[in-house]
Amino acid sequence: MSLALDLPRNGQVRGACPHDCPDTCALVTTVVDGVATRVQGNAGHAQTGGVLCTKVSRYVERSYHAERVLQPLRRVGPKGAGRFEPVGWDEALDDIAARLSAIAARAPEAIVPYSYAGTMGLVQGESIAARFFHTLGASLLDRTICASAGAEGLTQTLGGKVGMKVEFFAEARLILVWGGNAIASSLHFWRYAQEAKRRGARLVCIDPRRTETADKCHEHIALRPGTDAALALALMHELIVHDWLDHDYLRDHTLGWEQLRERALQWPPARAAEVCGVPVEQIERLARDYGACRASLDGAGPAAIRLNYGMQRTRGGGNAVRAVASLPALIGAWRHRAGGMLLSSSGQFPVQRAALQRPDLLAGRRPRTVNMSTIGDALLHPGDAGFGPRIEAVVVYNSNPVAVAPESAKVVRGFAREDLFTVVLEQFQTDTADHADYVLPATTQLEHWDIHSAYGHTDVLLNRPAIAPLGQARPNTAIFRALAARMGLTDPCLQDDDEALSRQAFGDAVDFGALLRDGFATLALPDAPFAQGNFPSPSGRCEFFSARLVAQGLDGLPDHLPNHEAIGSSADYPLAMISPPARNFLNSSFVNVTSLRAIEGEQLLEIHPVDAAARGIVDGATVRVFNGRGSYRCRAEVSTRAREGVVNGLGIWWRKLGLDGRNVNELTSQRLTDLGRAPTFYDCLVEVEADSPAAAK
Ligand SMILES: Nc1nc2c(c(=O)[nH]1)N[C@H]1C(S)=C(S)[C@@H](COP(=O)(O)OP(=O)(O)OC[C@H]3O[C@@H](n4cnc5c(=O)[nH]c(N)nc54)[C@H](O)[C@@H]3O)O[C@H]1N2
Ligand SMILES: Nc1nc2c(c(=O)[nH]1)N[C@H]1C(S)=C(S)[C@@H](COP(=O)(O)OP(=O)(O)OC[C@H]3O[C@@H](n4cnc5c(=O)[nH]c(N)nc54)[C@H](O)[C@@H]3O)O[C@H]1N2
Ligand code: SF4
Ligand SMILES: [Mo]
Repeated sequence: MSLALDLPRNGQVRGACPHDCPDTCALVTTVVDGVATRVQGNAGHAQTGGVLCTKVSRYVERSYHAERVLQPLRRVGPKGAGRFEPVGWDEALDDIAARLSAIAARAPEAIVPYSYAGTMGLVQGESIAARFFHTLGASLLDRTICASAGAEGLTQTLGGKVGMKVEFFAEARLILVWGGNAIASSLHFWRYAQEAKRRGARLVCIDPRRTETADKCHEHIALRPGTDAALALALMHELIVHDWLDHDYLRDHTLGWEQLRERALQWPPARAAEVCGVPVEQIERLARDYGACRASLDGAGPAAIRLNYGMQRTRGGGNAVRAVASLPALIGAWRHRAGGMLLSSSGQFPVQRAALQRPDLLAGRRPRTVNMSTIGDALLHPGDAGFGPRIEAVVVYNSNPVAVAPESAKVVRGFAREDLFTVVLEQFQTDTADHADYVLPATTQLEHWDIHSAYGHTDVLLNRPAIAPLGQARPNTAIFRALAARMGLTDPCLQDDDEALSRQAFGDAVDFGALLRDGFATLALPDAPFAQGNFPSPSGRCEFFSARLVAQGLDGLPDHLPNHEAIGSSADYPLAMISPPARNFLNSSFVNVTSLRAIEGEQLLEIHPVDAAARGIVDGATVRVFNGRGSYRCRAEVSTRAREGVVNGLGIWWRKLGLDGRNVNELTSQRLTDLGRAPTFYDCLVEVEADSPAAAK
């Protein structure tokens, strides 16, 4: 109640960008007569620097979008047809509560929550929602869809999701932008890289696609998808044979050097060049540049690696991250605050997850875990044979699985089950919402409280609501509080309000007064955390060799694992397809924002001129992309942004806004990564053909 009183009629309100982006920008929303008129970057927040990306500078357009879902909706047509009628909140909640209670009484694990990072807020993410599902004893969800291979690789090497402070990239002399298109997906890191470039740093981009970031780097290494570990091992090979090593750092702060040395010596550059499909000279040159930065000599200056999640979406993604995360220790790069690497900083935040999510509410029950990356198979599973009960109800929030999960044909078939009860909390009528029994209108970041950690910097941000909820929209928390009450769940923690939850998220570890005053608070962390070792790993060292992996029956050392669907392994499907994000969308968010979709145009497939000519495909033609799992139609862009043998299907479109009501995930598979049980979106063989006139609509 007190929260609503905080809403200004006029003024500026500090907030946080909620989207799944490493930058977690500080926002300032201008409110005039109770209406948000403008969203800007907070100039007082160093990491934001007053600048937002194109997407979120359109936030007012998104929030007041004519297609916002602003009242509860109940399905009237067949599953998936997207036909709904308005219904009152009371009626909707009563019915949902009754349906879920009936299932919970019989088989609570038949209820599955499905959520990801539509908002990265800790409050509108897993707070009351987690408490609610824990109280019921519902299935747990393995939240693997994005980052868990890399997270596991990092954890098994450095000990956690830790790394350099992003601001110090500005002082590096050599920056490897590895597996990420920074200009599109972490603009604020790119500002620091640009600063370094102006000061004379060399920038190298390692990416199969010639991205806009690759264009702006001094060198582009266009390796085949899923071959990063081979490249990293060859770099180690060169560091070893030329003795570009920091022997003191290796002795004092690493574990398993002798074994790793032996492994790396099996990877001369010529072998890696063959696997990666790049010139051997490029590998040798990169090794020389990296070796020149070693810390034990008066070298060229610090070398920094900005690794991103794009390189861990293939079978060997976890091992690849292990290999790359090992590199800085070989040259002692961690000694300098501008040396080392960064994949994710999220492990540096003292988030009080147990206080927020209350796993104790399980009260000794141990529900099964459903992997969100294989939701297609899970929904189609008839139950048991180790699976547990057939899934009877799914509650989706902060995610759009029908568009973003792999192997869409199965995902769609699963969500189309007439006997599945589906509730979707959404801001928009997404492909997933089309498959709901009930769609419940959710507030946007302008309309609710939240608190945020980040994965690309180390500041905590508070988000205050700037405007009252539009229409009948409610925050996720309010919806789960209401459901809990109606289902007779009486633990008082199920009714904690959003301000209380915001305070619980970090407890005493962060000064809430500072957050209320400034909108952000910087964690007190050392500038060069691993200069003296002190890794958060079991040994306190950088673990080249992981005893924990051996205990799981896995290789203790990083290695190159060929893709599930390696180029050349199928005569029918000769092209490798990757599906990286389109610059003006954020996963499948923003696809319905007209001004942003206008920039992207149509669903595009970039194809190299040689591959296009071999198939009679001209620029701008409609093509059919297909493999054994499915097909979709899109527009071909004949371009050297694609390397030969690899096509780039830019994602992630709403299916219903695609050319034939499908998107790129029609082709991706549900096979998982080596570590972390993650999807292998970029490990996917396809064929492309010019669309026959008969097939065209
Ligand atoms: N504009 C925009 N920003 C985003 C997103 C978005 O959809 N749009 N998504 C957000 C999300 S969810 C995430 S997880 C983050 C990080 O998201 P990332 O997945 O890191 O996204 P990108 O920065 O586009 O980087 C992916 C890059 O990896 C390349 N790549 C593909 N396969 C390989 C490979 O095997 N090896 C190497 N070295 N590179 C490969 C692709 O060509 C692409 O350029 O970005 C976030 N930011
Ligand atoms: N082919 C292919 N597939 C991919 C990827 C790829 O690169 N290629 N990338 C993968 C990656 S990295 C990720 S992270 C996943 C992302 O997949 P998702 O996490 O599903 O992300 P979005 O597609 O952005 O969908 C988020 C939804 O949450 C809604 N939302 C936002 N805020 C709120 C809120 O406060 N309350 C409620 N109830 N809803 C809200 C938005 O409207 C949006 O529809 O996709 C994965 N899928
Ligand atoms: S999407 Fe990323 S760059 Fe854009 S405003 Fe949000 S945090 Fe900043
Ligand atoms: Mo992601």
